[in-house]
Parts: sequence; C-alpha cells; structure tokens
Amino acid sequence: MLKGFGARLKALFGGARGDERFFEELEDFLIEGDLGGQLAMSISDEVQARVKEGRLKETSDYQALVKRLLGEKLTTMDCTVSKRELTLFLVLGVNGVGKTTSIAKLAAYYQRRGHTVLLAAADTFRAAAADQLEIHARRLGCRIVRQASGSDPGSVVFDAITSAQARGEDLILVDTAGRMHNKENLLKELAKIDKIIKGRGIDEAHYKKLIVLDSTTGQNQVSQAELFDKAIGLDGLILSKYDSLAKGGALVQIGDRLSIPVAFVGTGEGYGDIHPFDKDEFLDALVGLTH
Ligand SMILES: Nc1nc2c(ncn2[C@@H]2O[C@H](COP(=O)(O)OP(=O)(O)OP(=O)(O)O)[C@@H](O)[C@H]2O)c(=O)[nH]1
Ligand SMILES: [Mg+2]
Repeated sequence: MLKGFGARLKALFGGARGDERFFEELEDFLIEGDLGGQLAMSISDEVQARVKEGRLKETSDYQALVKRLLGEKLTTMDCTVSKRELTLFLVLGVNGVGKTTSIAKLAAYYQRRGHTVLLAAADTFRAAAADQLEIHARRLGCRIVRQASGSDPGSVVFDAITSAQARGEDLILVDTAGRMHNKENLLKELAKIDKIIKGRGIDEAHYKKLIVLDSTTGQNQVSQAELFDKAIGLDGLILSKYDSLAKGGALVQIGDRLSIPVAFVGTGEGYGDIHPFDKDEFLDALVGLTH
C-alpha cells in the first residue's frame, strides 16, 4: 500500500508542468516530507535541470530520479552479530521514542537467529523502567541484569559485560534513560557508560551506539540525532513507529548531514515488528513507487 506521502508525490509528478510554480510546489512538498530546506532545494534544482534537458517524460522518470538522489544520502548498517565474540548495542534516545520496545524486539530478532541475548537495565532513573524490561526478558526467555532503581547505570553495564563474558553470551542490549534532571546530566551519564564499555575490552567492531528515532516526530529527529552524535557519537539509527503514516524523510536528512547508517525499522508493538533497514523498499515508499 502506498503511504500518504509517496502517493501524493507521485500525483504531483503526474501533473508536472515544468513551470516555475511546479518546482516551488515540489520544494514545499519535500520540506513537508521532513527533508529539510537545503535538501529540498537541491533536489528540486536537480529535477529542474533534468526537465530542461528534456530527460523526464513519465511520472516514473521523476520518481526514479528523486529516488536516486535521496538514495545517495542513505547508508545501511550491517546488523549481523558474531557468535564468537561479545557484541554490545547501547540503545539511546529521548524519552518515549521506543527504546525499550525496540530492545525487546531486537532480543527476539537475534534469538530467532540463534544468539544468546542479555538485557541490561541501565535506565535506573525512571523507577518502573527496569520492571518494564524485566517483563520482556521473562516473556522472551532471556537474561536480564538490573540493580535497584536510582543506582549507577554505569555499574549495571559493567556487571552485564562481566556476566555475559563469563557465560560466553553473544549480545548485550543496553536500555538507557531518555530523561534525567536535565539534558546535560543525561549526556554526561551516557558518556560515562561509553567509557566503561570501552574500558571492558569491547572493541569498536563489536560496540554499536544506536539511537532510536520516533518517525512520527518529523524534524525533531534531526536535532535529536545531532545532539547524541555530538555528545557521544552514533553508529546507527533505529526508526520506530514506522507503521503509522510517518513520512520517514528525516532519515534522509540525517544521512545527508551526519552520515549515520540506518540499522532497523520498527513497524509495530509486536516482537516480530522490527526489520533490518531495506533501503530500496524505504525509498520506493517515500517516492510512491510501491505497488
Ligand atoms: N505503533 C508502534 N508503537 C511503538 C513502536 N515502538 C514503540 N512503540 C510504542 O511507543 C511507546 C513508548 O515506547 P517505549 O519503548 O516505552 O519508549 P522508551 O523510549 O523506552 O521510553 P522511556 O523509557 O520513557 O524513555 C509505547 O507505547 C510503545 O508500545 C512501533 O514501532 N510502533
Ligand atoms: Mg524505556
């Protein structure tokens, strides 16, 4: 099924007249699709240049061109996990974006692929956070490391790594707080966790900092990615709540500005509702090429 945005973009191309007004409309429309002013302008300019050359005839020519231009901005993260060495995903993001739900879904995803998964409840700030994660651990049949609420999140991560190393487990998924007394506190706490992980001998290839972005929040996704990337550096993105009418364009903007690869897309609240990012499928939906 065509998502709202893709269907409307297709309709816009269908009525393309190649006059000034059309390119303005196109630019506005791309901005509305969360692509940001700069990217929207450059794409509209590129389309204009091709129209002048007489190279765009059918609606699908326009769609294919925009797909190619957007595709240049997006990269995909390799989501495979080793069975010989311990991997750790530090899952980050502001409150309510879907961190804990995504972790539960990722645990199920990697369990299905034969991996042993350990959950680490490093959101010790919100009292009920560890309980929420523990419910998932019980349902999924995986281990969890937690401490009393209010304890040091770095210490939870330290324990989790020690424990997973001792048991030879494959993957630790670390749930983190999305909110603390203030933003600076949160980022400082995350930087401490980052240091502990590096100090425990998990090398870069097996340590991924993944930010969860709520696809329904438009432009906010870009500023959140920028904030976390600057504070501790990001290795990948997880786009959550993509089962709604979310447009997803912000992902392209983040790719353009920060070059962060996309890892997973979440499409619902069930354990099976997460998939490695499929760039082709994502772009087809965005430009309305999906049948
Ligand atoms: N429809 C839909 N809902 C989702 C998805 N991912 C998460 N949610 C919902 O979003 C809400 C927030 O999810 P959480 O996983 O608790 O978010 P969080 O980032 O851990 O929140 P905090 O712990 O408060 O920072 C819940 O109601 C989830 O069920 C998704 O892919 N699709
Ligand atoms: Mg949470």
